Amino acid sequence: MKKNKKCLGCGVVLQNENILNIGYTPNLDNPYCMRCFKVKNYGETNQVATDKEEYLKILKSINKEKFLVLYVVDILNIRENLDDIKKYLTNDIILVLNKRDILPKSVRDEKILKYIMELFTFKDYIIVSSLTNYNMDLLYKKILRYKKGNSVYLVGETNAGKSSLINKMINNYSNLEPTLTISNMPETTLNKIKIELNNKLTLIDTPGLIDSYNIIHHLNSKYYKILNTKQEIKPKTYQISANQSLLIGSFLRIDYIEGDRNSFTLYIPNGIKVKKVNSRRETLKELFYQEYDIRFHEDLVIYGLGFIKIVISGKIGLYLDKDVKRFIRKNLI
Ligand SMILES: Nc1nc2c(ncn2[C@@H]2O[C@H](COP(=O)(O)OP(=O)(O)OP(=O)(O)O)[C@@H](O)[C@H]2O)c(=O)[nH]1
Ligand SMILES: [Mg+2]
Repeated sequence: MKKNKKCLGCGVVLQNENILNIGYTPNLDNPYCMRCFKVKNYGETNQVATDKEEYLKILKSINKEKFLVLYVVDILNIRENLDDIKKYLTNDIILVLNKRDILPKSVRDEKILKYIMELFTFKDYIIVSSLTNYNMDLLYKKILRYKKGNSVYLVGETNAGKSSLINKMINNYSNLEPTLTISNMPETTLNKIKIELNNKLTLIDTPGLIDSYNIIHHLNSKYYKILNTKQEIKPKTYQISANQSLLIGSFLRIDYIEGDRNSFTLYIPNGIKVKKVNSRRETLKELFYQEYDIRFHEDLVIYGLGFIKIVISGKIGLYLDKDVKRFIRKNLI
C-alpha cells in the first residue's frame, strides 16, 4: 500500500482498508477520498467530526513558522472578539472579510472597514468575495506586500470560505486546476493542504475552527445550504410595537417587551421565513428564554444566522437554544 498519499480535496491521508473511516477510497490511485468525490460530484454532505485539539495544534505550528496569515471571516458572521486569534498566533495577520456578495450593494465597504478597524487591530484589512472575484487582485497584492517567505496560511472558522478563496486564486494566478473541496457542510477541509500557486507564493489551506456556539451546529443539515447563501440578502424591515413578536424560522422568537414603536431590520439569509405576530401567541416559547436591554442604534447578533438592526432603545425577550451565541453591538450598517 502507498503510504501517506493525501486526498487533494480535503488533505486527509487516503486508505483503502475501512470504508467507515475517514480517507477511504476503493483505489489508492484515486486523487480524492470517497467523501470528497461525493461532495464534488453529487453535492452530498457527509460530515465527519474533527476535534478542537487538532485545530489548536495546527495553530501552534503556524505560530512557530511565522509566515503571513490570512484570517478569513464570513462578513455576515463577525465574531464578538476577532482579536482572540492573537492568543494563538503572533504572526502578521491580514483580516479577510469574505462573502461581500451577500451584503446589499448599498452598504459601503468603507463603513464596515472603519467599524472593524476601531475595534480590532490587524496588520491589514480587506473585504472580498471569492464567489464574485471581488477585490481578489487587491488581496493578491496585499499578500505579496506582507508575506514573509513564500508560504501564507489561511485560517478561520469552518465555512468562512478559505478553500473557496484558494481555489479562486488558483484560477486567477496559476496554471493549476482548483482541486480543493468546497461545501456548505461544516468541517470540509481535514488537514493542512499546500498549494504552490507560482514561484512567488504557496498558499496553505487549513481545517476550520468549529465554534460550537454557531447556530449551524444546532440546526438540521437542511439549513446548511440556506445559511451558506449565495444570494444578496434582502433586508426585511418590521415596524414593531410593544407586545409584538417576530418568529424566525422554527428556532428563534423575539418578543418586543417594552419601548416606543421601533424598527427591526433583519440581515439574515433570504431563505429563512419571518413572521410578525402578537406576543400572546405561544409558538416557540418552549425554547430557552432571556431578556436584553437594547440601547439606541444597536444590533442583536445571532451567531451564524446574521443580525438584526434595531433603531431605538427597548427591552426584548429572546427564545433560542441556550448554546447559540448571541450578543449586542452598535449598528454595523
Ligand atoms: N456567498 C458566498 N459564499 C461563499 C463565498 N466563499 C465561500 N462561500 C461558500 O461558503 C461555504 C463554505 O466554503 P468553503 O470554501 O468550503 O469554506 P472553508 O472555510 O474552507 O470551510 P472548512 O473547510 O470547513 O473549514 C460554501 O458553501 C461556499 O460556496 C463567497 O465569497 N460568497
Ligand atoms: Mg475548507
